[in-house]
Order: sequence, then C-alpha cells, then structure tokens
Amino acid sequence: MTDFFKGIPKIAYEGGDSRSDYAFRHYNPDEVVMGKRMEDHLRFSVAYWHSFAWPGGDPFGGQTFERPWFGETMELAKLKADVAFEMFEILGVPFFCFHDADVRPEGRDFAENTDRLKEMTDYFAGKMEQTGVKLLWGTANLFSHRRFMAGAATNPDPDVFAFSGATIKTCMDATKALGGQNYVLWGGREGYETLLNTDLKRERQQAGRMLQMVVDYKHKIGFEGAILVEPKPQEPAKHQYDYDVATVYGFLKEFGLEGEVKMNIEQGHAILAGHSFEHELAMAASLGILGSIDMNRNDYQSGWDTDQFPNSTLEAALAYYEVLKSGGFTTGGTNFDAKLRRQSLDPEDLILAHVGGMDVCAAGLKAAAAMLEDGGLEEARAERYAGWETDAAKAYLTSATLEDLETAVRSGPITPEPRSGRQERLENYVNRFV
Ligand code: XUL
Ligand code: CO
Repeated sequence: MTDFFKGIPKIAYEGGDSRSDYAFRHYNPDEVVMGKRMEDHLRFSVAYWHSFAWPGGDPFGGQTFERPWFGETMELAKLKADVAFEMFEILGVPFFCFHDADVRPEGRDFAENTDRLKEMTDYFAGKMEQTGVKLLWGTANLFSHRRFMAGAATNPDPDVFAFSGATIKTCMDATKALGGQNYVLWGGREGYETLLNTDLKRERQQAGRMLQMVVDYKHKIGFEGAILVEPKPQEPAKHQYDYDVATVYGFLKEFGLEGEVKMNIEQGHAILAGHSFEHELAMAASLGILGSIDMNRNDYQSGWDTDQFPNSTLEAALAYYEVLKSGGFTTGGTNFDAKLRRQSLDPEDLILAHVGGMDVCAAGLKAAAAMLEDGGLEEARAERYAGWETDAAKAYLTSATLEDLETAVRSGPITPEPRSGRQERLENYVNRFV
C-alpha cells in the first residue's frame, strides 16, 4: 500500500440522506435498473492519462500537480500503477483505460518502448488479478511525441507511418494480453494545420490503409474486443479527418470497414463538432456503430475541450437514454476521459471528482430508464411519424416515382396540414424525470 490516499475510505452507496463527501447517493452497483445491475449498465472506467499522468499544465503555464510518481523511471511507473489500482479499489470502478505513453517512460527507441510497455503490461496483469479490475480499452498515444507533430498514419513521412503502425501493433498486443474489451484509435494529429502544405486526399488514404491493417491484425491475433474510432473535429489539429460520427461513417464505408469498426463517442468532442452528445449517440446507434463513451464535458463558455467531469444530470440522462434505447453497452462502457482543474491539487480532489461523475451518471441512468419504461418520448415519436404506417406512404419509400407522387397528390387531393412539433411539452416531460 502507498500512502497517497491515506485516510480516504472506500466509497460506498449511502443513499440520498448521506452527509458524507465520500459516499454515493445514486450509484448503487447492485441496484437493478431495467433488468440489469447498475454496475453492468454503466461499466465505469478511469482514464489513466488524465488521472495519473497529467501534470496540470495549460497553454500558459506548466505543472501544478506534485505527484510522488512523476519522473521517467520504470520504478516510478510502477509506483504510479500502485496508486492507480488503489484508486480503482477506493472507487469500486470495474475498468480502466490507458495509452502506452501514460504507463511507461519514453524509451530511446521503438525497441525500448516496446520492452517497457511489456514490463508494465505484466505488472498490470498481476494487479488486475489481485483486484479484479479489468481493461475497458487500450490505445496508442500517437500525438504527444514530436515525431507525430505532422500526423501519425497521415504523416508526409512514410517512416512515421511505419513507426505508428508498429506502435499500434504493440498496443494491440498489450490490450489483448490484458483481456481488453476494446481497442481505441483517436487521431489527434490526423488532420492538418494548413491546407497550403497538405495533400488531403493522400492523407485520408493513408489513414484508411492504417485502419484496414488494424482490422486485419485484430483478426490475425484473434482479438475479440471491438475496434473503436473516437471522432473529434479539431484540437490539437486545426481540422481532424475523423470530425464526427457521420463523417467517420462515410470514411469507414469508403474503406470497407463499416462492419468492423464502431465509435467511442466523447461528450466534449460532440460539442466541439457543433452537436449535442445525444445527437452523436443517436447517430451512431442509428448506423449500428455505437461502441463506448468518454464521459467528459467541455467548458461551454471557452468552447475548448476542457475534459471536465460530468455534472449535469439532464445531460447524462439524455445520453444514457440513447445508450439504453440502443440496447445498452456490450463491449463499451463509461470512461471518464476527464481531468481535474489545475488548482485541484489534493489526492481527495481526484477521488471526489470521480465520485461526483459516477453519481451524476447513475442519476442520469435512472432517469433515462424511467423515461424509457414510461414510454412517453417513444409514444410521442411514434405518433409523430404515424402517417408513414399506411401502405400508400410505405410505397413512397420503395416503389413510388415522382410521377406517382404527383398522381397521389392530385387525386387525393393531398393538402398537407402542419402539426405542432410539441417541443416544449417534451422538454417538460423530460424534466419530470431528472
Ligand atoms: C483526446 C481524447 C483522447 C482519447 C484517447 O481529446 O479524448 O484522450 O480518448 O486517445
Ligand atoms: Co477521449
């Protein structure tokens, strides 16, 4: 045991009347919601990078956090892992996620990076065995090191393409070895800074080829998890090719991967793309590619990807409504890709941030389940589209031509009557549940 979280108790469900900061008021892992335990619905995961590797910097200043494991040795990397697994146990989260670069110090070259990742993978395996904590997903950090400044798969230099693919392979191997349920690709630098120096067509083809190789390798090694792409429109690149769910779907279709790859959807990225989180979730569900979620919001005033812990029950309810409606998570889960504010220096801040996030998600899940069970939104939706249930209307979408539509309109005669969309009524309805 380290003493980093000294004095902080294991967090338990105490219900709404609890006066303790160190308690869940909504998250009750064993409580059954729509026939399934809450823990199995939400599948919470801690993001290793923000919680244990991020130093608290911003564009105007560097490190604010002092952590005893900061430094570039394997010994410190193991101390970091010890503290991380202690936090997973305090919170009772079933999963974590990591990038290679969060868990091992940067080596001299590819071979040393791989050896270090392997050593940490073995170390994690022991800790996972002891604690029962599982891996939601693994991924490669192909954006922090300067070698990736002009992209990873989309780099103008084929050496970087090769280095990136080789690194992805080692991270897929590590993810498989740890029984990871998904492998994620987020293309932080897969885009451009200026079109003046960019061959956009070539770069998209490079990205498509890399993803095809990832899928081939998944099948070759028998990795049973899902391959997920995480869309984001910009930050750090001025424009990223995997802009949003609909854009990525078009990309998957172009490269024949729509049956192989799903989405890891992040709330803050949805907002950056000019969408709501629930829009991106509904879009992915409608395309059959909803995989997992990164549950962290942006600052609505600055507009930046500030990666804050969720704190709106309404937002969580609308998100889990889409997740539940689509049948719930299979390999996916709720990953807090969220970081503390840079003034939140204390160990307890790290715990309480997750406690609050987990509780907001649990409250959102309960509200979403109650709405689905009540059925009000789906009834209203069915009623709104009820006209399409007639044979004549169904034919519009199959056999009818424009001439048939003209005949139908003239002979009806059809004179459309506008009807209320009833938005305020539906908003009031949702608020009854949150
Ligand atoms: C960056 C982001 C990443 C991915 C994993 O905005 O969300 O941390 O989740 O690389
Ligand atoms: Co993310």
